[in-house]
Amino acid sequence: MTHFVGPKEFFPGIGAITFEGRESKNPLSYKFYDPDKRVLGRTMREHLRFAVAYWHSFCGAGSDPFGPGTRDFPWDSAATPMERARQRLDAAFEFVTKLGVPFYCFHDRDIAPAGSTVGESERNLQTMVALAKERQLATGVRLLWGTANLFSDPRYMNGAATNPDFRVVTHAAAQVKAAIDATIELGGQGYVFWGGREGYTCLLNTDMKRELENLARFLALARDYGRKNGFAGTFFIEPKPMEPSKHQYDFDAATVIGFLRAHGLDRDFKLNIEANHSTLAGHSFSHELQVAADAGLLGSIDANRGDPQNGWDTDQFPTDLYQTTEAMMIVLKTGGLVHGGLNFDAKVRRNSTDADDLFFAHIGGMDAFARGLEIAARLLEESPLKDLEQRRYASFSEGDGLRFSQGQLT
Ligand code: XUL
Ligand code: CO
Repeated sequence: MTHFVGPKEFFPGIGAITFEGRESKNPLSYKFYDPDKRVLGRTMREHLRFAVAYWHSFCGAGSDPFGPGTRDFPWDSAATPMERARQRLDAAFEFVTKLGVPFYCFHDRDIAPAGSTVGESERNLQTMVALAKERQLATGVRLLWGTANLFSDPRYMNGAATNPDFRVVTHAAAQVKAAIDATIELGGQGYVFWGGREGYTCLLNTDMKRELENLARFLALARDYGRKNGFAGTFFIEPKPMEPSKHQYDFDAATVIGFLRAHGLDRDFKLNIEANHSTLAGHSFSHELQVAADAGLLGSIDANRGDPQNGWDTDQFPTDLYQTTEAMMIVLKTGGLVHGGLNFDAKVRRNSTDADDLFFAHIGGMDAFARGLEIAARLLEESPLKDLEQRRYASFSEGDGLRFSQGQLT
C-alpha cells in the first residue's frame, strides 16, 4: 500500500504503523496484527479484511444529544461544503494508508454533501467519487462497501423505503441508485442497507404488512438495478432492533433471514452483523454471527462493542478477547468473509480529542481481532473442543439416533 499525504498533512508526526510484536512498548505499533503472517493457510490481512468507517472517523466530531462536537477536525474549517469534502477525503486516505488498512466504507453523505436538488446531490457525489477513485488507484486502498444515508434528512422521519408517502420512497430510490452507482464505480465489494428509520413508533397508524412488502420490493429493485449495471458484489442487510426507531423491521439476524427468504432475496443479500446491535437485541455478538452463518448468510461484520452497563449503541472499539475469539471461530468455521470484512463501525469517546486517539483506537481493535484470530485457529486445530462437541451428539451418529437424523424413523 502506498502512503498518501495530500497538500496538507492532517496527522503530522505519525508515520506508517507497523508490526513490532508483543514486547513493543510503542503505542503506535501493532503487537499482534502482522498482516503477512499466515494463519490456517491465509494471511492475517486476508482473514481480517479490516475497514475504516468514514462516518465515525472523519465526520463525527463527538456531538451527542446533550452537546455539540468536541473534536476540532482541521478539514471542517475549509470554506465550502465541497472543499471540506475534498480535505476530508485527503485526511481519510492519509489515515487509512498510515494505518495500513486495506478497506474503507462510507455513506453517500459522508463523502459528499447533499445539494439543494436531487441532481445537485448526485453531481456532488460523482465529483467526490472521481477523486476517491484517483486516491484508490494511487494507494491500493479499496472500498469494502458503500451505502446511502436514508436516516438523517428530516424527509426520512417516517422511514425511507417504508415511508407511508410514496414521494419519500422515490427520494430514497434516487439516493440508493446514486449510491449503488458510486459503489460500482469504486469497485466496492458490498453494498449495505441499514434501516434505522425503517420501523414504526405506533402500530395504530402503521400498516406493517404493507411497509414490509414495500421494503422487499424496494430491495429487489435495488438489486436488479445493481446487477444490471455490473455490481457483482454482495448486498448486505445490517440488523438492528431499535435506535433511532422504537422498533426496527430488521430486528435481528433471525428476523432478517426470515424476511429475505420470504421474499426470495437470499441469493443476493447476506447479513452485516454488528456486535453492539446484537447486544441491543438481547443476544450476544456470537449468537447473531452463528445464526447468520448457519443460514449460509454471514456476509460481513461491523466490529465494535457495547458497554454492558448501557442499553444503547455506544459503538466502542472492540477490545474483549473473548468476543473477538468467539467471532473469529465462527468466521473461520464458515469459511471466511467473501465480499465482507471487519469494518470498525466504532468511535472514540467524546472526550478523546487528540488526533492520535483515532490511531490508538484502531490499533487496539485490530490487535484484539488479530489475537482473537490466532486463539480461534488454535482452539479449532489443537484443542479438544471439536471432539467434545462430536461426543455430545454421539447418540445421533449411530442406531436409531442416526436413522432419526436421516429421516428414516416414523
Ligand atoms: C448505525 C450503524 C450504521 C450502519 C451503516 O447504528 O451501524 O452506521 O453501519 O449505515
Ligand atoms: Co453499523
